[in-house]
Amino acid sequence: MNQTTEHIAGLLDDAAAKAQAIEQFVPGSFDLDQAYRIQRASIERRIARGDGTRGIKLGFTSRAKMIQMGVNDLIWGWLTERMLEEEGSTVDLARYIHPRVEPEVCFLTRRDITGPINALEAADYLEAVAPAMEIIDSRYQNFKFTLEDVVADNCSSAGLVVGAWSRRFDRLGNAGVSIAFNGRSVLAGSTAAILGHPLRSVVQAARLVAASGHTLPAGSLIMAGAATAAQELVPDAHIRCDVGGLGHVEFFTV
Ligand code: OOG
Repeated sequence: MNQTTEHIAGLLDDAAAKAQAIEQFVPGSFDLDQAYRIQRASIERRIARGDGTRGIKLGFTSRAKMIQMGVNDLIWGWLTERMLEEEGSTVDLARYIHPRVEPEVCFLTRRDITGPINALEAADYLEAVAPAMEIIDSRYQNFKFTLEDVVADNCSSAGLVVGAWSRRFDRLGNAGVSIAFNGRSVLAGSTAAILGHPLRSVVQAARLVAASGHTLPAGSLIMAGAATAAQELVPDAHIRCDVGGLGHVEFFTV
């Protein structure tokens, strides 16, 4: 493997493991293809330490996120076992650099996804859906990055909290989404902001994973992407996300 790929993967992996931000790379240091190779190499390091892949996340599926971060393309990254925070548990923010939270929906697959699928087929590949929150934590100072930087950094993915599973796929379109900190609403939007309908994230996930030469085994998680901009997490808070029709999911911070 290319030494630069391994070197950059090592820097990003260390930054995540130590919760210490690094400077963004000089623009043009690597292209998007190499960014995905760096991303995979950094995940391989986690796997070598006993972690395992659990699925994928999509990023920038909503205009609000693209505008917040100043980029304009869909991205994807890996979810691993150790990123899973238990629903209702207390999350220690000291393990993160400058964590933010986003309201999402999470899918659980029931069939292997080995190639592109269309929107009509998507539900067939799914076992269940749940309200979820992603904790993102860019390894770059001040969350400043190019599209290539953020892809190399596994799309800022750091943690996820998944609520109760159901098969209410019919409730997914244009459902109200909100996050409250200690009972006060801080973010509000609609699942329609996610590519028009969150099931489209499954179509995109299948396309992107197939294009990268990977497959998604049955039982994988797919995080559909944030419905709103992200909100900075604060300590000593109760964080609750409601997704209309699907229920809610919550955790606490210290
Ligand atoms: C990149 C991650 C974006 C989403 O859902 O759009 C993302 C970032 O904003 O740091 O997870």
